[in-house]
Amino acid sequence: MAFRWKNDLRDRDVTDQALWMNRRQIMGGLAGMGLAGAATGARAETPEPNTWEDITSYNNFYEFGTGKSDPLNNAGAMTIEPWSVRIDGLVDRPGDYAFDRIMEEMTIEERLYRFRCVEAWSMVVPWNGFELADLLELAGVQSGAKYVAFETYLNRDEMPGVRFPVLDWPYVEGLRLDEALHPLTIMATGIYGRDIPKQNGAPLRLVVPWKYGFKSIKSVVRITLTDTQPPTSWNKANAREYGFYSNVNPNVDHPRWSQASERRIGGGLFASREPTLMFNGYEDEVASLYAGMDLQENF
Ligand SMILES: Nc1nc2c(c(=O)[nH]1)N[C@H]1C(S)=C(S)[C@@H](COP(=O)(O)O)O[C@H]1N2
Ligand SMILES: [Mo]
Repeated sequence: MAFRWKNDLRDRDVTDQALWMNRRQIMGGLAGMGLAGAATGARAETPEPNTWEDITSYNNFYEFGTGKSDPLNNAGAMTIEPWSVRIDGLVDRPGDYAFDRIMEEMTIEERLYRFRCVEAWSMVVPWNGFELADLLELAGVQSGAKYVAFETYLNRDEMPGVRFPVLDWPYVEGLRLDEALHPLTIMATGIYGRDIPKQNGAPLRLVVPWKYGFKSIKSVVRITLTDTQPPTSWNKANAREYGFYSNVNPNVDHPRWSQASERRIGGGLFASREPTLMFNGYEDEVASLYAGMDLQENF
């Protein structure tokens, strides 16, 4: 296990951001930052991260309500200990993987990623997490697998939002296997070196930085390898508006609004909108996954 500074920092009584900036300067010269370091370094501007407060108080987690502050106010009721992830379907070693064991086996890295919601707001988040590919390797992906399906925890007593049929609960998502195995795809377990808060999807959630935020499913309890494209919550709710791929694309508008630009959370009331980047700025890394595909059709 390489680079696991998360645990050293957990209990320190310091300001998150000050600590993070400090740590980042120390880590700056070191190798082992992984592809994200290379990816963000390759671009002219490395965006500054949003504050801990922005990232943890402006959320979408509809199981706790549809308001942006509902997750912060309501997610405290969610039981996250003990936690395990059932990995099943086309794998050699199906079973319930305890969260603690996953953390033992995985290498935790820091990944500073742009995050772009389909609603046209964005943030920059310093995640801590591990590559999904490493977890799938632990379970042993079989040769017939073509897709990965994900499911969120569901508890009607703890989640006031699931009384409303906004979505068909539990929240489900899916990726093509090559997308799931891409080194940019992570399971996030922390933010700013602290355990990921419940409102952000504790204790582990998917993060796919080149796709709209709703693909990044929270509080994952099940991962299933399949040979058929799995159903996804927003696509089931409105297939015309939300496709299976949902790659960030400034040239393909949502039927009800433009996707050409975005509002960076924390920019203040008078901040100008920023242009949305193809594949959210990760075009060099992921465009080859979609070579020859019509991205208007496969939105
Ligand atoms: N289970 C679940 N996962 C979810 C959602 C949700 O409502 N339920 N919302 C999605 C949407 S629309 C976005 S933009 C991101 C928001 O992540 P954040 O609150 O950490 O910024 O989570 C995604 N994952
Ligand atoms: Mo979103």
